[in-house]
Amino acid sequence: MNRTGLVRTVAIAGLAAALGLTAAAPAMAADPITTVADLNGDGEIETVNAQLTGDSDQLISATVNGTYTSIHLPADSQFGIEAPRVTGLNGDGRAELIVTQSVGANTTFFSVLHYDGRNLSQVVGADDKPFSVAEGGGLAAHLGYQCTSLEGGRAFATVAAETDDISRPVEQLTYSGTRTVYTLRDGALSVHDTIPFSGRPSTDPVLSADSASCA
Ligand SMILES: [Ca+2]
Ligand SMILES: [Ca+2]
Repeated sequence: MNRTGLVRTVAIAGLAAALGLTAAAPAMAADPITTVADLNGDGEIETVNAQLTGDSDQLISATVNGTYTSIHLPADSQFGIEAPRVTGLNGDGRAELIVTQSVGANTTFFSVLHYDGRNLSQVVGADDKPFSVAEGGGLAAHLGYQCTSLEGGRAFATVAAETDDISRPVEQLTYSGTRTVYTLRDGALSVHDTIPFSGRPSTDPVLSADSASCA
């Protein structure tokens, strides 16, 4: 390679890095990411695949009882895909999947899937629309979800709160928002309880959001 060619190659590599192309390219080319879950509650585990299939599209698929099922969901191709989180949101022995939908600087948004007996489908909220849950928020907000026991089964709770005054020292920050407790039945969430709160420190139990409790 002559000197001119070398300089040009370096310049192009630098441009690609500046545009973030080096980060996006491996994600587009990635193989499916797999995890395992008992989707139909028969005690046998199924393999669940997540694959980036487009600019902002992913395909979640599994074979249950010999029948293939799949669903397209939004994805964050800049970030790549993550294995769906295998959770039990209602204690019925059938796993729900919490799937990363978009990744921001401080906050990640997720879709929720369940197996309806024939297909993977999106869990819907009390408004009958596909349900989305957020986690994170940095210091300005406090977002997350948690599972708790309820009447012999399990409830799914979300927390969404904003800080009352971001200018305060970190250890004095307080948050106001809502904790919403849901029950999940046939792929639909119903509101069991809504708990508004204000001026609470991040250590207050009403703000508690331990996603591992849904595993
Ligand atoms: Ca199974
Ligand atoms: Ca379940």
